[in-house]
Amino acid sequence: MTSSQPKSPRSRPVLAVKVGEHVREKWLTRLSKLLPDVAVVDWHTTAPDRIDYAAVWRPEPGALAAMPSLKGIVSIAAGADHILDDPDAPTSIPIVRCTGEPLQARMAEYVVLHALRHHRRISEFDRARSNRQWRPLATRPASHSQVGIMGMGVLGRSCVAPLKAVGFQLAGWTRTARPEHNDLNNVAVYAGAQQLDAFLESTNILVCLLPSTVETRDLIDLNLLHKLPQDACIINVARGDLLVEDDLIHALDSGHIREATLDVFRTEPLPEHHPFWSHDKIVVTPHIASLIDSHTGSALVAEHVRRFIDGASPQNLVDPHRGY
Ligand code: NDP
Ligand code: OXD
Repeated sequence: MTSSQPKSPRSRPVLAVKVGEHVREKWLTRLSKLLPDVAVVDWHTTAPDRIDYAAVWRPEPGALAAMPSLKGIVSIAAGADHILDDPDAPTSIPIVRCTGEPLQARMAEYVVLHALRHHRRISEFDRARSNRQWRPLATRPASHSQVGIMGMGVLGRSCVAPLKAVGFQLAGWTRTARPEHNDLNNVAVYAGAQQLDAFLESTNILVCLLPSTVETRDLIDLNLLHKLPQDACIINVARGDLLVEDDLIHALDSGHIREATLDVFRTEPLPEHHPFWSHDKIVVTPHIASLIDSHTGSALVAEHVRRFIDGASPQNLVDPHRGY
């Protein structure tokens, strides 16, 4: 058959999609439009041996390993922990992740919003208001407060300019010192475990944007929280398992940490009786800091799948050994 002849449905490559049930139809419809020469299917209703490519959010453990013809995996997320947590996840084929400008902009909005909420002590006014109390309180300008971003990757770096525009001082912490960090004017970038304490001791608002890996899980524990200055605040937009939950509650109740904003949790959805829901120093949001919607996400997935099919070099490759 020549390439000009239409391919029969059976000869088209098969892309299986695994997303939440409530958005599945939207994703399938949009991806089918963007990839007319691909059979875009719901992964639950397709025989594993027919699947060539998979675009997934939280695949069931073992499911990817059971697809003998799989040639590439797209993480429908910036993180890949939801794939790599499965010890049987295939690591000899490319795994790529979704990232890009709209997702960066959304994350930056969220981080600026909550950094300012903490800085301007908005939840204290909310509490006073619920008791009909008029309690004025002057705060110092943002230039007196340092935001420390753990994880200076795509998303961490995207928060820098908007936080600076508001006036915050800024620092970052990363695994490796990289040349691109030098372009971040007036941002002190610390690297590695040996520079973590120096980073923490001047951080008033800690923003966590690290991937979940064997090195970062449980990193934010009581010991780390106590290295932050008195009255520091926490914004965790990375993954729930980076934070030791009981230790955060302890640090909030003892008054060392003033407040926390949490978008991600060890168990999602956050269980109904979880103490975070009712803690008056914790703001909870349902993993929406930079949610990938079907419109933006389908375009990113389609671009990755197109590259797989065309044999172009994959972009935003995950390194399974590094874990992100
Ligand atoms: P990147 O891979 O671009 O960046 C990760 C950063 O973390 C890099 O700076 C990396 O350092 C650093 N890092 C990794 N391991 C360590 C370590 N052990 N110690 C210190 N620094 C480390 O990821 P993104 O910025 O795209 O995303 C970050 C995370 O944000 C995702 O993994 C995901 O979990 C979360 N996320 C949450 C969303 C939400 O809606 N809440 C939405 C999107 C993402 P190095 O430069 O050396 O590699
Ligand atoms: C992501 C996420 O990693 O949504 O993209 O958390």
